[in-house]
Amino acid sequence: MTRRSSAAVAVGSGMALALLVAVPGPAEAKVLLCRGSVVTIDLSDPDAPNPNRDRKDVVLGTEGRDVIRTGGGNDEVYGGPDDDTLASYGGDELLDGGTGQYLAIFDFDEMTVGAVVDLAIVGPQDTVGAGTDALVAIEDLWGSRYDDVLRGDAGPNVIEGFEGDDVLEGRDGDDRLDGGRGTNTCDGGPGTNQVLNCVVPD
Ligand SMILES: [Ca+2]
Ligand SMILES: [Ca+2]
Repeated sequence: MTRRSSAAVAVGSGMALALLVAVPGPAEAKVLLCRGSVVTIDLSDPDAPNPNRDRKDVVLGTEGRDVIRTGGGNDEVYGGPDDDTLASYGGDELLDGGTGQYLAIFDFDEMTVGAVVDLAIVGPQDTVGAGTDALVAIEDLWGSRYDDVLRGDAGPNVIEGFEGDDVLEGRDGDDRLDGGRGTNTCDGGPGTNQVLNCVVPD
């Protein structure tokens, strides 16, 4: 983990004003229009606060291999360059990997049911166990200890279900599917796939 935690460029006020917030970093985050307040956390800033808090945060990863777990609130996380790991929490979040191989983890202590995640969906999706999240430029998925349904996209994906009876689907591309413990069902789809700890349907 290369988190170098952080300072808030606290932007905003208690007034119900619309604020234009310029966020350096990923092109997608250049300008955000917000009501109320947003805190931008740049993990390369040694004075920044911990992003794991119960308000909306915009978290910008560093050029290193970040591991970013969001907190409460509807956070936006931009991994930035390099291969990062982004972990969803319960809010309605945006997880944007950027360039590189990105892993999104759907597992946290407060979960009570598994996650349903489809990397082929553009825009927000109901993950059931982890809020309504939008995933951008994410290649790999890790599920929870519960029964997950995890689906890849047309490219190569690495998908792991861990505990629980999981359903994993790779679709196109050369995928690696690992169901972990439990009675899992895996469908690698077209391509040269590696399938572990799974029942493969006919
Ligand atoms: Ca499993
Ligand atoms: Ca795939």
